[in-house]
This record gives sequence, C-alpha cells and structure tokens, in this order.
Amino acid sequence: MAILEILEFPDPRLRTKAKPVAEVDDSIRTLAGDMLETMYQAPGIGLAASQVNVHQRVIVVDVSEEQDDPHVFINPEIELLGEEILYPEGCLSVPGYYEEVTRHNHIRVSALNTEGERFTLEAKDLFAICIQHECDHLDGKLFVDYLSTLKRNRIRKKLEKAHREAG
Ligand code: GNR
Ligand code: NI
Repeated sequence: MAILEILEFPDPRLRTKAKPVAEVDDSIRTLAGDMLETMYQAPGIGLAASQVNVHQRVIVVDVSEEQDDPHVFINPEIELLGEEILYPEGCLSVPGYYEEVTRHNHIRVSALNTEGERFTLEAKDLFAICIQHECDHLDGKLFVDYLSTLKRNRIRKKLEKAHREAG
C-alpha cells in the first residue's frame, strides 16, 4: 500500500478527462487500495483517481463514521434521482474551503467492482453527494466550478499564494 500525492486546484492536470478502465487487473486493484489508504489518511470521504494524477475512471468512497465501509467504483455511471439539495462541499484538492453546491439527494450507480463484475446500487444523502462529486472529478470538474467566478478566483488566488509560500 502507498500514500499518493493529491493534486491541488488550480493544477491543470485536475482538468484531464479520465479514460474508461479497459480491464480490471492487479494494477487497478493496487491503485484502488492505494487510493483508499490515501483517502483515509487525508482524511476524506471520497477520492477520484484524477486527484492522484491517474486519469482512469476509478473512484473510492467511504462516508461511514468508523471508516469501515469502503466502496470502489470502476467506470461508474450515475442516474440522478430524487430532488436537488444544497450541501456544503469540501475537496481534498481545494483544501480549507467549504461552499454550498446543489446535488441530487438520491442516485443510482452502475460500476465495475475490483473483480471486474458490474453491479448497481442506490445511494442517498451524503453517499449520493460524494459519488456525484467524485464522478465530476473524472470529467475534470471541481466543486468550485459551481461557484461564482468571483468566489472561484478568490479561492484560486489564495491557494496559488499558499503553494508559492510552501515552495
Ligand atoms: O472529504 C471530502 N468531503 C466532502 C464533503 C462534502 C462533499 C464532498 C466531499 S468529497 C471530499 C473528498 C474529495 O475531495 N473527494 O474528491
Ligand atoms: Ni474532491
């Protein structure tokens, strides 16, 4: 297992559109395991491969309090159900900022598991919100894209300054 480096906004690599996984093999299983370890140690409730500079369609999510309910979704496809809700989101690639974003409170996800088998599940509330957030990453989209240009630019400038000062 390994802790992977998380890219931070406005790194242009976060804008890469991830490619579908062609075959679920040991390299993908290792990636998923490393992503879970990286997510837990951050700590976060989700992580997309895009955030660790791997542009393949893999996400991991665990919204449990005890960090004992890991989910891996490979080539996820989501169907939006339920109603729109506002929820304050954060992102490991936008550290220190939380802003309200509109999401659906209920979704259906179809994906491959780490054995390469397709499965479907329904997710609600924070689990649903997190999966939508992670799927956005795979398309190069960040929660700050839903904010006003003014707010996004303020966050960008603060993070650029923090990155300069961190060397
Ligand atoms: O840890 C995270 N918390 C979070 C809170 C509200 C909505 C979405 C998230 S996902 C985020 C981890 C992350 O950046 N995943 O891409
Ligand atoms: Ni994120």
